[in-house]
Amino acid sequence: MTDSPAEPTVFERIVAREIPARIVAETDRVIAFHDIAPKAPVHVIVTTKTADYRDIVGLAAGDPALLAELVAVAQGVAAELGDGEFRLVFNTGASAGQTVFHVHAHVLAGGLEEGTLA
Ligand code: D5M
Repeated sequence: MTDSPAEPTVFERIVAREIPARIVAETDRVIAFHDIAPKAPVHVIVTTKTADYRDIVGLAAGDPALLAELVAVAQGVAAELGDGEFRLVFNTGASAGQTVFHVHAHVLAGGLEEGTLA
């Protein structure tokens, strides 16, 4: 079962290399790139290549192994770009601040100000 939106999201277009991004890590099923509007010294988006899931709830239910892979990529990014410690934020729903409805995590690291949330 999928819950992807009809129109391609900006992240789907990054996965398809239709628009540029500063990619920092990639596996067969996951891609990570710098956020266009960073809220922390390290602010990287980690997302799935499939557009089948709009948020973490759908991904956790539909493909928990892919969620685990996404978390592993996030940890690798935090280790490569920082000291390995990080905050992982999954905005879930418009009223929670989600603007791109293609499941993704914000990796925030590198010295966070109190209250820094993506
Ligand atoms: O997070 C969506 C995030 O995606 C937000 O922090 C901006 C980022 N964004 C939007 N467009 C781009 C491009 N083209 N490259 C990199 N980052 C981008 P949300 O949790 O949905 O609010």
